[in-house]
Order: sequence, then structure tokens, then C-alpha cells
Amino acid sequence: MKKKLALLLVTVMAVSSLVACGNTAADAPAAAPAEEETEAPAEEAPAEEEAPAEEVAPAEDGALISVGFAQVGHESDWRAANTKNYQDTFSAENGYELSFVDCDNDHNVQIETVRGFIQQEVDYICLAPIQSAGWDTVLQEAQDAGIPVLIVDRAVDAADTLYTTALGCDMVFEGEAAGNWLAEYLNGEDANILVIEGSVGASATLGRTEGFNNIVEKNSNWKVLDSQSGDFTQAGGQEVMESFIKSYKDFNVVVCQNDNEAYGAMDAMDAAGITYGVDGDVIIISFDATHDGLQYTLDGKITCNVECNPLQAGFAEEVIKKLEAGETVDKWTLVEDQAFVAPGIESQYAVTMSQEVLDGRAY
Ligand code: GYE
Repeated sequence: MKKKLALLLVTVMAVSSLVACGNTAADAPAAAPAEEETEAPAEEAPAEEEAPAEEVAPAEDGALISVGFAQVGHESDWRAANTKNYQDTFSAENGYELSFVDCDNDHNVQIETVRGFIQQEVDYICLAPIQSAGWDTVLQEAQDAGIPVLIVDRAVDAADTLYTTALGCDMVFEGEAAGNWLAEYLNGEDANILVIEGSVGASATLGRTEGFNNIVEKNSNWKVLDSQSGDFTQAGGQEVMESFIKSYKDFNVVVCQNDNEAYGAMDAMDAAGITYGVDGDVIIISFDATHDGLQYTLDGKITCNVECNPLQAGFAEEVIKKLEAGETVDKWTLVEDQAFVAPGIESQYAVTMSQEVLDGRAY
């Protein structure tokens, strides 16, 4: 397929320039008109050392499946693992041409990225929505163009008739798991809670907040003193925690909606001489359960860490394979997760951390 080969060349060039300059990539998807490239027959492709075979056309007939991935950004370790997983899975070797765009946490860039994929006529679009609102128009455009859209990781508000399928973790369940574990651990003790939320408007933030609050409501001696966004970054977590420390003296629980925020919050508490963890004054709850996050859990610094598995590309690939085979796909695929607690704690809601669990963590 000439068009596809041309598209691949364009994509490989666009993606390598992106990787090289760490661009926000607003301009990447529509890098060059496909027609220009179709002029160059396959035989005239650059010499092998310049374009290794696996980057060009591994499939016998050259019919690679083109996938555009509008990724959130690079805000966290979770995101880095998720990006790598997509790049490994949707490789040329596996029969795909992946057009990867890091949208740098900018909703407008992400909308234009999806539009660029539509113009590029990719076969499939994977969209990890930065925020859940504001997707109706461009999803309608993709549908009109006949391009299946997979909503991955986070959710959108749009009607499910506007996209093909959605997959990801259940964020409300994660928030509830954190709350249920805390109730079990405190066993009736009071809780004065500070929450460092994720990015504003992200379904991961909204769901974890909703789920945790569902359990707060059931515990009349729990009080959420404050809840502010740390934007899922370490710097954000540190900044919010520093301002919490100035405003509140009496707190015994800090909920961080991802591991990177927890690292920042720990730095802020260290600087203020506040102790935390199983031997300290403050209980830290985190989300993601990445390798480093679980190391802190094993060390007893983060007392409970609720997993969200970033290795989701295989689920997306399964959907694409089914669609390629003309099969119907489920509207929603759940990526399951579990919670982990520091050594010495037994919980009906979580697995007790051990070196073995940590060693088995691939991300
Ligand atoms: O928890 C956070 C990332 O959407 C589940 O986004 C994801 C969240 C994850 O930046 O670390």
C-alpha cells in the first residue's frame, strides 16, 4: 500500500524529530502531505543503513496498520511506562506504524493532534484524554471520517456512541480502595486529611476523588481539611504540600493522587521536620504503585499504594486485531488493579509488600 508506506515515512520522520527535540508536537501529525511522498517508489527508499528494515515495511505486503496515539504528556513515571509500552507494542516489527504525539498536558494541542490524525487518515486513533470534557466535536469528526477511536487510560464525558471502545482502570474503585483501607487501618480513630489531587478535569483525578469521598462520607470523624491539584507532578506535589504545611498544623493523613506527587510531598515534609510512614505521625496514601512508589511502600514511607497498571497497550492491540478481523468489540475493557500496604500491615483490601512483589514489578 503506497499511501501507507508514504505515511509511515512521514510518521517515522515526524516522530524521530519529536523525540530528538522534545517538541510538544502540535505540528507533528500533519507534518507533510502524504501525496508528496507517494511520488517516491519503494525502490527509491533510502539505503538500508539509513532506514532499517524493521522501521519501514516488515509485513510481507507492506500493509502496516497505522495508529495515531495522542498521549497526555510526560508528567509522571506512570506516563513514561505507559508511553514505552505503546511504543514497544505498536512497533513496525509488530506490523504497525505508530504516530506518537506527546500533548504536554495541553487540551487544545490534544484536540488538534486528533484532528491531524484524521487528516493523515490513520487507520486507528488512540486517545488518552488529558481532561474528560470537550471531546464531542472532534470525536464526531473522526466518526464522520470512518476512523475508529479507542479512548485509553482516562475517560471522556462524550456519549459512547462517539467512539469505538474505551479501556483503562476504574478510578472510582481505586479511590474507594484507598478509603476502605484507611478505615480499616484507623479502626475508629479520627482522620484529618489533606488531599493532593491530580490534574484538574482529568478522569483519574475526578474518579479517585469521588471514590475516596464516598468513604469519607461514611466516617463522621474524618475531615478533609483541604484538597488542591498537584498536577500529577513531583514539583506540584511538593508545592501543594509546602502550602498545606503553612496553613494546617493538625493533620494525620496525606492522600497523593499519584506517586510523583507523593515524592514531592515527602520532600516538603522532610524539610519541615514532619515524620510520616508506619513509624511517623502522618499516613501517606498514594496511587499508581510504580516501582519506585512500591519501594517507598516496602520501606514503610508510603503506607498504602493503590495500583493503576500502565501496561495497557496490549489491550488496545487486542481491540485493533479484533476490528481488523471484522469482529465486534466490547465498549469497555477494565484494566484491573490492586492495592499494596507496608510490611507488617494485614488488610482485606491490599497485598502486604515484600521484596518479591517489588522484584516482580516491571514498571
Ligand atoms: O495516575 C498519573 C498520570 O491517567 C492513570 O496519569 C493516569 C494518571 C496516573 O500522570 O501518574
